Amino acid sequence: MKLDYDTGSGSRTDARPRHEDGVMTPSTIEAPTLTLVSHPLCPYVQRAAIVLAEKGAGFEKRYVDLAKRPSWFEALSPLGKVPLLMVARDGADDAVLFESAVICEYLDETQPGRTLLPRDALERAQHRGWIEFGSSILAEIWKLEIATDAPAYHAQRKTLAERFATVERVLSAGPWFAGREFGMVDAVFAPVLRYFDVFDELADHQVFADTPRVSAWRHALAARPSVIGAVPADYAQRLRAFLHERGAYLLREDAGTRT
Ligand SMILES: N[C@@H](CCC(=O)N[C@@H](CS)C(=O)NCC(=O)O)C(=O)O
Repeated sequence: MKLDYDTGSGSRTDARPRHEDGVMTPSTIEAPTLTLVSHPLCPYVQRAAIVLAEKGAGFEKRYVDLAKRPSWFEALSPLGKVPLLMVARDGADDAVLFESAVICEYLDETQPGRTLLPRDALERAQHRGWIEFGSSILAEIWKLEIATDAPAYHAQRKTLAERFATVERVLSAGPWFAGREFGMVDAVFAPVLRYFDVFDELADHQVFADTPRVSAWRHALAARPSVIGAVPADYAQRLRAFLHERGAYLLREDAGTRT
């Protein structure tokens, strides 16, 4: 996914200060333990931000302009992508993790609190499968965003409706993917479903016309504090600006449904 627009600046989210000899001093609060290298619109970054918030972990966000990548980022990111998670280590350089699924599992394993993946190995493997499925939907959303003509746009609209119909068949009665406890699959689908808050304002796309459970899940996710806090306040404005830049068919008045 290539995001190449303005990024805004970094922010600290309850960054945990370092303690040395049990004493916290101004000189010891400059470096956070965890830094999430981010882009304001990236859904993969959002997954990690949601997991961090669910775990109550303090971290710093450092935004990168993907159109003008700073040299430190080029040096640290093997695939040239966000997110990265920088983990401070005593007496050593920061460790750098890449790939959102890896970052999320590392956070789940190392941060205190309830695990976000099932304890049972078979169920855990199934959830990892649905996490991959969430990534595949992101690829389809990307194609919808960059569609500039009616055939491409309507084909994507249908593909997305089919993908969510598949999700509808495996969803629990709610409120979350697997029932009463928020988990990693929820963290992955929250950014997927967030796109449609903006798309809804633009077109009657009908992607969720036959998926009432997905719709209910979507609304529950949109109200979750960890999900709300995973993007900057101007997220919707930035996404609309991106669609304008790409000449997206979604912005056209006739982008409603067509069978
Ligand atoms: N598989 C990666 C995908 C990350 C990704 O596609 N990030 C995008 C932004 S949302 C990116 O950095 N794109 C820059 C590029 O491809 O040049 C993950 O899960 O972390």
